[in-house]
Amino acid sequence: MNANLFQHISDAVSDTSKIAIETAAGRRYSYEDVILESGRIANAFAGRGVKPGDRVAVQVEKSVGALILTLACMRFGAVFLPLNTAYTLAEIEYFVGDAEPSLIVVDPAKRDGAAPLAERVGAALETMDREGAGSLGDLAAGESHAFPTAVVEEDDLAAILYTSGTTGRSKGAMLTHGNLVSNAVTLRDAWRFTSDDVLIHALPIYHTHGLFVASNVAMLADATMLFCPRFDADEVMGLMPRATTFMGVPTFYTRLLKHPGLTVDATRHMRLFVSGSAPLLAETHREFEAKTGHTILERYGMTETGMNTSNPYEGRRVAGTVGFPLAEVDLRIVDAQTDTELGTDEVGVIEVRGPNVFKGYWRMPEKTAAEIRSDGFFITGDLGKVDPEGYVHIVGRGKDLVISGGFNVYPKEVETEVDLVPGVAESAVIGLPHPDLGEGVTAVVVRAEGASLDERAILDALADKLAKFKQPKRVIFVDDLPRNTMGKVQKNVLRDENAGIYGS
Ligand code: MLC
Ligand code: AMP
Repeated sequence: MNANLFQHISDAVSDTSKIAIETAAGRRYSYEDVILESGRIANAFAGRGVKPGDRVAVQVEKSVGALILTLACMRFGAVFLPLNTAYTLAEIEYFVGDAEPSLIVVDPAKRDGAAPLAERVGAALETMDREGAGSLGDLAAGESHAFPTAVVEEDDLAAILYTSGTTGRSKGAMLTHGNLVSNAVTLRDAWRFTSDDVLIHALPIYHTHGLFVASNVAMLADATMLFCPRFDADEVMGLMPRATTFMGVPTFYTRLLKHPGLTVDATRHMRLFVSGSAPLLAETHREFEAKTGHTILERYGMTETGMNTSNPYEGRRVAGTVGFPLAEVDLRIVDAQTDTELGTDEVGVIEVRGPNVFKGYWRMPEKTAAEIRSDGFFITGDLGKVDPEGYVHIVGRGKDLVISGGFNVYPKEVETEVDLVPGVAESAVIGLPHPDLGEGVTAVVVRAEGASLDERAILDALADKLAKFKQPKRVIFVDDLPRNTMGKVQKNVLRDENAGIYGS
């Protein structure tokens, strides 16, 4: 059987006239529309010289066209490489140089900036705007919709998603068709998705959550998606009477809780709310239940693994836990010092194994070998424990990482840029509790002797270097950074001293 994700999605369609996607503006696309357009785009790829196995790098705004572009990549047998729309040109340059795509698709406004990058790697360059229109669509319009879906093996690459590293350089996580299909099928079944479902889709589609969880689960269930260009609490509340399911990062829930329309009545038609990508505060969980009568289902995953654990659909969803390992996922807790497996309630590093675990990092065999053990377990870098009932708790991170509004920010990357600003002697970047974003990226800076720079000067210097979500929300100036006897900066001290700066 063809392991292609696209094949699985098209096989799941029971009635091609069924609405696959409806935009917030009311435009409706049947499964047939989606399938035919993916064929035209796949033919356009061939016309632009793309070959199966080539990378197609995409930095475009969310639209139905953008989702169809993803499907076209799968169908063609190309490797889809999505890029956060917030990334600056300086950031994109690295990804393009590393992945060497043969086609780059960008928003028309970014075309001129991307042209030299495309030329450097010999890639074709096309555009797609926020309506899904542009030069790629123009090319596709002249093509046939008939395209034979590429026959692939489970182990063949479907996508590369870049994740920043704790030591600087971003790593391209290689995900196979088998990874994506197995995880989405497991989630569809675990969360009881069927063709009766209507999912409010307000997540971006360049990351695992919006792309491989929300979209793939809905399409493999033959369900309908209500596609919002971005999360907007008013819009989501307006769609709720017609929807059955919703997926979001914790910030979506804290923002919904502030909405006066969130009531038992307004959510009566819903059957499931899922949260993930960052810790959901137990308080948010309880407040949501009190206001709506719905218990949010929290799950835990990563770019490299897709989803690993989930609270049960039936049974107790426990606030502050991420539930049980999913079917097909083995999970263990390991002592970081001794590498021995720990028992119930003992805290260590979470390791996972299963068909969801990625194939390795693109062109980084040493990093792959350092993170995937010879017995197939992937070392997540998250600290956790399993309680006597089997619920997994995430209690912290072994990796230096900040999660802001569901986006990962690696302090090292921000510190490197801050340290380059003239007048900075050194810096430490930390995450501090933030009522909206969960954690707020915060830079603690020591000025160079005689320097008088202020917060504005630092933020201005970072503007073209780092995506907006990575930029510090606040800069705190200190005379010295606290260090331990080994000379290592004590970030926990900085976090404790500044914990309240964003209020509660
Ligand atoms: C936007 N900004 C952010 C930000 N998002 N800053 C920090 N953290 C973020 N997450 C910037 C904006 O550029 C803007 O800058 C300012 O902050 C305020 O903007 P906003 O209007 O409040 O932001 P908004 O556009 O509403 O975006 C917030 C958000 C969005 C939470 C809706 O970030 C979002 O959709 N997050 C979801 C992330 C996600 O999908 N993660 C899944 C990763 S997969 P200014 O100064 O111009 O105003 C994964 C695996 C797994 O982790 O387990 O799922
Ligand atoms: P990413 O690299 O963007 O895929 O982010 C993955 C990381 O997000 C994980 O390693 C965890 O640290 C974090 N994460 C995802 N889901 C949860 C959750 N439900 N609770 C706590 N942390 C989570």
